[in-house]
Amino acid sequence: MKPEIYEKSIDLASQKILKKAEEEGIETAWDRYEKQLPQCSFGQLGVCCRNCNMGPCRIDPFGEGAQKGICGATADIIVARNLLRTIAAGAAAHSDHARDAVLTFKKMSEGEAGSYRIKDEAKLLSLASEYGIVSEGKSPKEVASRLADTLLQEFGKQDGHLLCTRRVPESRLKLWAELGIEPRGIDREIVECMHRTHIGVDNDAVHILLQGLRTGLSDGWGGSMIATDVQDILFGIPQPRRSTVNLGVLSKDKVNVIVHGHEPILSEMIVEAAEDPELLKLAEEMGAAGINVAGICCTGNETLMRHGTPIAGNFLQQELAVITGAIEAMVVDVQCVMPSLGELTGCYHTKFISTSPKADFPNTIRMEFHEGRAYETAKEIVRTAVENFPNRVLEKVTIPEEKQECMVGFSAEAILSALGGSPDPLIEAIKGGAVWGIGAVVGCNNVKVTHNYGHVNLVKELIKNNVLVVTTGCNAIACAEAGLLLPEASELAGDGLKAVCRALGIPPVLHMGSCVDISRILVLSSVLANYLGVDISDLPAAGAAPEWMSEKAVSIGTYVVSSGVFTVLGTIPAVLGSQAVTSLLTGGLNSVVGASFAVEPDPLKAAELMLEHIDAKRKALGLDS
Ligand code: CUV
Ligand code: SF4
Repeated sequence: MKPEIYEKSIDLASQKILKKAEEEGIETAWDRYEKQLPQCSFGQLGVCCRNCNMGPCRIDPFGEGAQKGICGATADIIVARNLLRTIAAGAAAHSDHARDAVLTFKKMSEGEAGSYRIKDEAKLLSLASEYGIVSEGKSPKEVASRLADTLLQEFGKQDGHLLCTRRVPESRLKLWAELGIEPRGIDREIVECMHRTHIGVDNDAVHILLQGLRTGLSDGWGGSMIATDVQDILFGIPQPRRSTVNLGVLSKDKVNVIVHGHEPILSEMIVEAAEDPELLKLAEEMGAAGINVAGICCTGNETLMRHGTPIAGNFLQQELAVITGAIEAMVVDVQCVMPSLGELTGCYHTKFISTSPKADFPNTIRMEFHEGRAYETAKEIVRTAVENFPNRVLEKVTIPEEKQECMVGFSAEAILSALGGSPDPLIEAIKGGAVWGIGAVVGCNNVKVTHNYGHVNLVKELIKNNVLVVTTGCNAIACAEAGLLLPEASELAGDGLKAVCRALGIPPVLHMGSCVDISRILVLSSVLANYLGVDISDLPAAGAAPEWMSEKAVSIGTYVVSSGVFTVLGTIPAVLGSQAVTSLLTGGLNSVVGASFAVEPDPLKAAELMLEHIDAKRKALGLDS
C-alpha cells in the first residue's frame, strides 16, 4: 500500500511539495524506495560478498544453505569486511574534502588562489603554534604556507601518528596506543582498509574491526578536524547569528540559487558573487528583485554558520526544492547529491550545475570550479542562474509559506565565549544537575524513517530531560525547521536546562555546523574532559544518528564510539548477519574503548537509552544529586 504523505515527512512544507509532486506525476526518492521493496535481505544483513570474481557469494542466514563463501569466508568475515569498506569510504569522503581545503589554503598562501584570503589570523597563529610552527618574523602567508605543508603531510604520513590527536585527553591517547589503533597517515588507513579486504588478506572479524576504529579516528581526529580548522582560517570561525530555514526561504520575486553538497570552497564564492553589483544589475534587468542564495545539506550548513545564508532543506528536501518550480540553478559539488536531480530538473526550468572535477551527474551543465579563478567561475554560475529567471513558469511555482527562524553558529569557540570564556559555568551546571548531560545528535535523513520524525522527537525528548543538545548536519536542519534552534525553544526544555539557556541567551539545541564539524564536538568534549580531569568516556554524554544513511555516518559513528561516547543508531546497519560483529559493536566494544553502539529506531526509546547512559556516567562521577 502506498504510504500517506504524512508518513513520508513530518514537515508541513515538505508535505505540501510532496502533494504537488503527486499531482504533477513527479517521482521522488520515496517512490523509488517503494519500487525497491522488499529490499534484499542478504544485503540488509551484510552477508553478501563481491570482493572477488569467484563470487558473488552469500551466506544463508537461516543456517540451511551455504555457510561459507567459495574462499571459505564466514558470515563474520564477510560482514566485518563489508563494514570496513564502508568506514573507509566514509573516511575517504571527509578526508578528501579536507585535502581539497588544505590545497586551496596552500595555493592561497602562494598567491595562486586570489579569491581566497586569511579571514581569521588568530586561528592561523594558534594552529601554527599547536603544530610547532614558529610564526615570529614571518608574514601570515608564510605561516599559512608552512601550516599547509604540515597538514598535507598528515595525509601521506609514512611514520608516526596524526598530530591532531594530541588534542585528545592523555588517557584516551594511551588507550589507543595500547590497542594499536592510534591513527597514522589519513590516506594510509584508508588504503590499508582496501588492502585488508581484498580476497585472502585480513580474515579475523575482531582484527578487521580494530582497523575500522583506527580508520574512523583518522577521519574524526584527522581529516574532518583539518577540514574544520582550515575552513575556519579561510572563512572565519562561526559566531552566533540568526537566519531562516525550510522551503519557504525560496523567494517568489528573486533569482533562487541553491548551493548543495559539502565544500564551502565553492559556496562561499557563490554567496559573494550573489552580491556582485554587476550581477544584481543584471538580475534587475531580468525582472528579478534580487538574488537569493539558499543552501541544502552541509554546504548549506557551512554558509549558514558563517553568513546566516538561509537553508532550504536537508537531504530529503533536495528534490522537493526543485519541485517548487522556483529554482533558477541547483549548484552542486560533492556528496549526498542525488543523481535523480538530472532528470528532475529537466521537468522544470531549473539549471543543474555541477562544479567538482570529481563529481559529474546526468544532465548537468559542467562549470568546473578551480581555485585559480574561483570568483570568476562563481560569477558565471550566478549569471547563468540570473539569465534563467525569465524562464520561470509561474503556473508551476508553489513556494510553501513555512519558514522558521533559527539561531546558529555555535562553534566550540563561540560556545566557550557564550559561557564567558571558560567551560566552568557549563561544568557547574552539569555538576549541579541543571544540565543533566550532553547529547550529540547528528546525521542524515533516510527514506526508511519518516523525514525529520526521528531527529525532532529524539531531540525534544532529550531537552525535556535537561540534556543540552549539540547538533550538526541534517539533524541540525531538522531541528531548525522544528523551531528548536531558538532561545525560545527552552520553553520545551526541563526546568534546569531552561534556566541555563535563559541565563546565557542560548537555544537548548546548539548548531555546531556541518558533518566535518563533528570535529568541533570532539574538541569540545576534550575540553570538558580535560577540565574535569577525566576521560571522554567518563562524561555524562551520549550520541545519536536517528536517520543516518551515508557511509560517512558509519565512519562518524565509529570515531565517536572509539573516542568513548555511547552512540544510538536509528536505522539498522548491515551487520546483523554476523552474531560476532553485532555483539562486538553493541557490547564488546565497551571493554575495549569504553563505549559501544545501540540500535533503536524509536526516537523516544533511543532518548531513554541515552538518558540511562548519562545517569550511569553521572553516578560514576559521584554527581547523582
Ligand atoms: Ni554531511 S552525510 S545527508 S549532508 S548529514 Fe545530511 Fe550532511 Fe548525511 Fe549528507
Ligand atoms: Fe566469495 Fe570469498 Fe570471493 Fe567474497 S572473497 S566473493 S566470499 S570467494
